[in-house]
This record gives sequence, structure tokens and C-alpha cells, in this order.
Amino acid sequence: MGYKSLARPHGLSTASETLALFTGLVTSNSRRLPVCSQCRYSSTRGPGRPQPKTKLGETVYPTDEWHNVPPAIASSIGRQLHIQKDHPISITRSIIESKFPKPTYQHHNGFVPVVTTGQNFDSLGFPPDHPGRSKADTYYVNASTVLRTHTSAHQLDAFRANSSEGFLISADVYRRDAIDRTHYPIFHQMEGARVWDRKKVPHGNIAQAVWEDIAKLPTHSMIVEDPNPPTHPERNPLQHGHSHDEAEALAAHLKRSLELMVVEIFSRAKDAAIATNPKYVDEPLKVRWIEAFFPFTSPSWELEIFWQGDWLEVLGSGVVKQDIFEKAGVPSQVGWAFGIGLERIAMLLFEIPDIRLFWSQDERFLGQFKGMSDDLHRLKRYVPFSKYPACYKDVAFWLRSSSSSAGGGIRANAADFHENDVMEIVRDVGGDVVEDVTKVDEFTHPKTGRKSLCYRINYRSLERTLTNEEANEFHEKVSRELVNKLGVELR
Ligand code: FA5
Ligand code: MG
Repeated sequence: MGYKSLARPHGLSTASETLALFTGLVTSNSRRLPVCSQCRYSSTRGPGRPQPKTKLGETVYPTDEWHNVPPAIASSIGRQLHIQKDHPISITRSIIESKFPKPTYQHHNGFVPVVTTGQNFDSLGFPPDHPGRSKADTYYVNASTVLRTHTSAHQLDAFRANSSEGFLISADVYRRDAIDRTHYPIFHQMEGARVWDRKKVPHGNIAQAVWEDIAKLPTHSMIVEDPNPPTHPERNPLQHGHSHDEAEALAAHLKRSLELMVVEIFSRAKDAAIATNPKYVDEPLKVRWIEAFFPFTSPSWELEIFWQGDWLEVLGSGVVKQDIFEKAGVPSQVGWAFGIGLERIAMLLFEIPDIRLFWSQDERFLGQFKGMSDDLHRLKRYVPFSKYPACYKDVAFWLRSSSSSAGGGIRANAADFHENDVMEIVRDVGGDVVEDVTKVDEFTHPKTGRKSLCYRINYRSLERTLTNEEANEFHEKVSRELVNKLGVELR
């Protein structure tokens, strides 16, 4: 969802957003609909007509014009790869959990993915016009209910429960996103947090208490690039009410805790590589902290790991905004939080080359991890069973000019076109047979002002060789759906 790249600084949440947190029914200004928040009947629906509904997992939810959960996503709810025995996502979760042990950290793995917009956005101070709230980025069940886009949706509730100094929440999250080998519309995150209470630490000295806890953590010898100061007035501001010493101590505890987790993952990855290939030669590990922005932390950072020739972002983190502790009824607490992508870590750990593999039910994939949940010290790298040929096909189309009147459905004129709509159509038609989708051309006609786009789709099954006829069939259907659903004109 690019919370960092799309996000921008904002003020504290308004009274109506705070209310939304409790009711889960108030929607932001930009999304205000003619919907009665009591009965949830839209004025566009006549009286007596049945309210449309959808079943997700075991629960039936009312839907409205915000509903955009496609069947392929709805039917994957409940797979819960993060708790499936011997699944690499679940193994990865267990290893990370071992570095954040009980009772300091409580571990939660069963939170339901359907949450309110209050939980997913308002509670975290997302401004009403934040792009992450758009239907282009988020799966809406109805105007006030979404499939969580991140595990941070449970932060405020966990702080309110206040049942331990720290917690880990692992769960499936959902985003309308790009298609490539490190992005998938369903993935798994782990949220982590650690708090200290001003009223409980000696003399209220948070910085000292945190430094004492840092001294209890092991050290490590991994080389970490971290060129920036803990806070920066414009790029990474200190929060009002926090001293520089406090922010520095919290940053140091957060970073050491997460670095120790990375060291653990890589030492296991190395053992797994040697178990698979005794002649394996280790490559030097490169990690770096970079400054980031999230509406719910300040200062904030992302951690990147150099992997297969490129920097791969694995987590976002920061010092929790005091506003959240206040809303949670624990204003004397301060702390840090992080959100990590479990697929990305599992890909590093087992050298799994494509994120789609995690959804495979093929024994040639799943069979390779048998028994590992019970013995986390006996990991082996994934051995690709085959690489089937790629089949590239291009589709080029004109968007409607902004002035042309649009009919029903999503209509792609230049102003409201969103690339994620293309991604979803491709995904709906091709499913996991699509490896990636990239934009290869874009131009605007100098006379008519119309915009043309060209996307290249790579059809490649993980499990078998596709025939050219099959790929053509997928591609023709994609082209038809682009016309039907987006109203584009094929070139
Ligand atoms: C977040 O989701 C924040 N909630 C993280 C956070 C938590 C920040 C607590 C501060 C405090 P972001 O959108 O960057 O941030 O996603 C976090 C991680 O999820 C990424 O670093 C990446 O590892 C993973 N991720 C994001 N999008 C995808 C995707 N489409 N497929 C697989 N993994 C993804
Ligand atoms: Mg990010």
C-alpha cells in the first residue's frame, strides 16, 4: 500500500475520527455516502429490497456500493498459512517469535481479518484523504468494513488490553497491489510492540529504564548501515512530549531487537543452505535502516536487506504516536512498534524465489518442509522442482479522455484510472498463472490528448508448462475484461 511513499504528515485525528474508532461506522469525508449508519440502508436502494450480503469465513456481512472483494480473495480467507503446521510462513513466524519470548511478549495468531475502517485507519491517525483508504488500494466489505491492510489495525486494541509489556500479532493482510514475485494481494504480517510505563519505571526515567533493558539484550556483529540521527526536525520528528534521550533509547531498543531477529534468521538460513549444499559459501550480509513515514509512529524507520542484487524492504517501524496510547486509555505508556512482512523473510530464509509458491498445495513444494515445525534447528533450503517457460504477452489500450461521459462500473478515463484495477483483472482471469505485470509503454497522443498504456503480462505456471493456446486464452479474456470493466479501447 506504500504507506511510506504515499503518506504525508497530518494533524491529529478529528473528533469524528475518534468517534469512528468506537463505532466503526463513521466514514471519512471523502467517502461520505448516502448510507444510514443505523440500519445501513443506502438511499439508492428502495425500501423492501433485500440488503445484499456476503459470507466471509463463518460470518455474513452486509455489503454496499463499496464492496470490492473478488471471489478469489474471499475464498482464500481462512487459509491462515501463518499457523499451518510445516508451512514456511508458519516456521518463519515461530523463529521470529523465539526472539521475542513470553512473558514479555504475548503472541496472538488468531485475529479475524475483517476489521472496521476505524481500526484499520482512524485509530492510527490516517487522515481522511489518505490514499491507502481508496478502493483502488483496499478491499472493502462495505463502507465501514475492510479486509485489514496491515496488522497495525489491532495495535490500539492491544494497547488498550494492556496485558503485557509487549506483543506480537501475526495475521493475514490484504491489499490491492502490483503483481510481481515479491508482491501478492494476500500476505502475512507480524506486528510487534514493546511499551514502558512512566508511572512504573524508577523516577519516571524512561530513557534510563530502556537503556537498562538494552543492556540485557545480547550484542551482535552484523554490519548495519544506519547513517541518520535518531530524530530529524523535518524528516523524522521527535514527538511533542518526548525528550530526545527517550526517543534515542526507544530507537536503540527497537533496532537492536530487530537486528537480533535478522541475525537469527540469517544464521538459520546459512545452516539451511549448508544442510542442502555442504559446499555452500556464505555471502556477506548487508542491512540498512532508512528513514520512513507512518501516520502512527514518529520517528519511523524501514529496514532493508540486500538480497539477490537489490535492496528488499522487510519491515516498517517507529516510536508509537502518543495519541494512540491516549486513545487506548494508557497515556503514561511510551513504546515502539514494527510491522514485518513474513513472506519476504521466509523468501530469504528458504530462498523461495516467488511469493506465489506460498499458496501452492503441490506436494513438491509443501513436502519439502515436512517436520520442520517440530524441529526448527533442522531447516533446509527450498529446492525448486522446476522452472517452466515464461510466456510474455502485451496488451495496449487507450484510456477514455477525461471529458467522455462514463457509464456504470469502473470506467478508466485518464483522471480516475488506477493501475491496481488492471492488476486485479489480470489476477481474476489468470490467478497464480501470472508471474508479473509491468507497464512497458505510456504516451499521450499530441493531437487528441488521449493516453495510451501498454502492459506486458508474463504467464508462467509454477506447476506445469502452459501451452501457447492456454496463454492466448487467458490473454484474450484479460483484454475483453479490460474493455468490459474499465471501458478502455484496445489498440
Ligand atoms: C505497514 O504495513 C505498517 N503497518 C508497518 C508498521 C507497523 C510501521 C508498526 C510502524 C509501526 P508497509 O506497508 O511498509 O507498512 O508494510 C510492511 C511490510 O509488509 C513491508 O516492509 C513488506 O515486508 C511487507 N509487504 C508490504 N506489501 C506487501 C505485498 N504486497 N506482498 C508481500 N509483502 C508485502
Ligand atoms: Mg513500506
